[in-house]
Amino acid sequence: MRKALALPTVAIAAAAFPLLTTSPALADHDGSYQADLVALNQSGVSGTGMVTLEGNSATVMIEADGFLAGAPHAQHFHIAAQGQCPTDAADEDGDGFVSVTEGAPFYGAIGTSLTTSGDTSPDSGLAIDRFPTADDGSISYERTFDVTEDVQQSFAAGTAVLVLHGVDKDGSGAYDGDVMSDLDPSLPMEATAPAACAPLVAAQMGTAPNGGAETGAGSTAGTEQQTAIGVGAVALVGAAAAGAVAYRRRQADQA
Ligand SMILES: [Cu+2]
Repeated sequence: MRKALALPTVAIAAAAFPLLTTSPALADHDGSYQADLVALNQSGVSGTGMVTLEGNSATVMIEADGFLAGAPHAQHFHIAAQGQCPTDAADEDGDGFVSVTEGAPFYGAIGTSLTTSGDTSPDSGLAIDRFPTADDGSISYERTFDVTEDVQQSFAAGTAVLVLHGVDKDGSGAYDGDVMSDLDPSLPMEATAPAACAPLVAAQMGTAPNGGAETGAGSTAGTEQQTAIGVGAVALVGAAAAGAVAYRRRQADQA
């Protein structure tokens, strides 16, 4: 009799299991992703983005500086292309800017608008009143919200890219100039051109010091990640400075 009773229990467990692990194709994206931002359009912007995905919930943290102070900066996850960033060489029409359109073959279309409140869909892509303003030239952003399946799949596929927009290319202290935006012809190109970009790369679980990620010690792992971000940012600044020196040397050689 006891065996007879045990059978339904097993059957129920087997039936329940698929419900607990729905959409195995989407489960692959859970984890942390880091973006070491690289300047575009000679913006001088540097910084780091960190995204933690858990199911359809995303917690996004961005720390970046070198922006036009006092101006809003649109920021998005771009998805479903090469998962890469353009360089300034991607200015195909030669107007002096890598526009959003010229960058799209590399980083794709907007998947998520990283707004400070309300809607986060691509519809809010230019909702300038709901994007961070770089009061002192820096942006510090943190928000948790739900992301759509196409965005989750792009993270899993390694094609999610963090892009921040808005660059004072002529150094006038405002978004202005004669070149108008490819996205909205009523706006200056400076208001929408990408200022910084980085692929969102999955953090390697195996490299977490002291096995912090495996033991589920959330606070400890978080501290370690913060440290890693700091080191990465310093390395990035160093690399950028070295690149600038090398560039000036090349220019001098050619002159
Ligand atoms: Cu964007």
